Amino acid sequence: MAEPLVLAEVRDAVGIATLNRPEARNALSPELMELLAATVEAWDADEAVRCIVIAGTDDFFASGADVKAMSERTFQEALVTPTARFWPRLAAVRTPMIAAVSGYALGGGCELALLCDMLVASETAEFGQPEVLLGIIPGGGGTQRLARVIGKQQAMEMVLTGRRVPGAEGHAMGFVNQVAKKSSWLEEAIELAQVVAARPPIAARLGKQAVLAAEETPLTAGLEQERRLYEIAMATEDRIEGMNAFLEKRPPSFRGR
Ligand code: CO8
Repeated sequence: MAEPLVLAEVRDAVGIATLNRPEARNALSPELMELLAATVEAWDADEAVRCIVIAGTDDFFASGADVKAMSERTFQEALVTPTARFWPRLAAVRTPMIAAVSGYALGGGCELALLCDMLVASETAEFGQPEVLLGIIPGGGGTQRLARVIGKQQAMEMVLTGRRVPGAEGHAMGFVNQVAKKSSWLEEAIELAQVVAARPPIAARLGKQAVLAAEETPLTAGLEQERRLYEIAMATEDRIEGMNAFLEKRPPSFRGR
């Protein structure tokens, strides 16, 4: 039997989704994207999973949309391309998500990594939006997320030239949180996920929602949204536990309530 296109494993409270289509360098076919979206959505609904890592292999995270399938698609078919619907599904996941990138993250692969909330890159990682070389532009959020994270000038360079950016440069630009050793990129990403997973889960989700609001809203509306999310956090049992534990000088025990 063929191996699944996404390997799913839960380690402690961390869901690890490993893209598994090596023969096409993890090109993001509709079948792979469907399984990835279904996997992370299931974890998002599972209280036991408190952080998610999306990873590739040592040599490639993902080579982007499936160029073979795209090359055969007519304009009319492109208007209803099935892959388009997976991006909002992934973006709607409330559980914090970390991309663990080693080797290439190109086109849709780079966009998938940017969609995650944090990004750990191996020292071998290379990010790029090479769509312009194929006569198209990024379609999985790359132009918008890059411009928001690294600014217009840098985003323009990546989108208009297709130049590949090494992980260390991505770190200097601000879209890579952490550059990891070639031998330990996945472990370092999982370690970061475990730190998030140990935090009170409602506060972690509210924090994610509040930071993401900054990408969508003007400052006054964003501050208002933050205020409402803060009030929700104040209503949780975990905040009572967190504050009592601090005052009693003991480690907290969060229950996600
Ligand atoms: N799609 C399909 N097949 C691919 C892809 C891909 N993106 N990338 C690699 N493959 C296949 C190759 O065709 C080859 O297959 P075969 O063995 O049958 O010939 C196999 O994988 C191995 O490829 P290479 O021999 O090229 O392997 P290398 O290790 O030498 O190079 C690279 C790996 C650097 C990843 C290289 O293959 C490459 O440059 N690939 C294309 C990268 C690219 O252009 N990506 C952008 C695609 S466009 C896009 O992502 C738009 C996103 C829009 C999303 C929103 C939709 C609504």
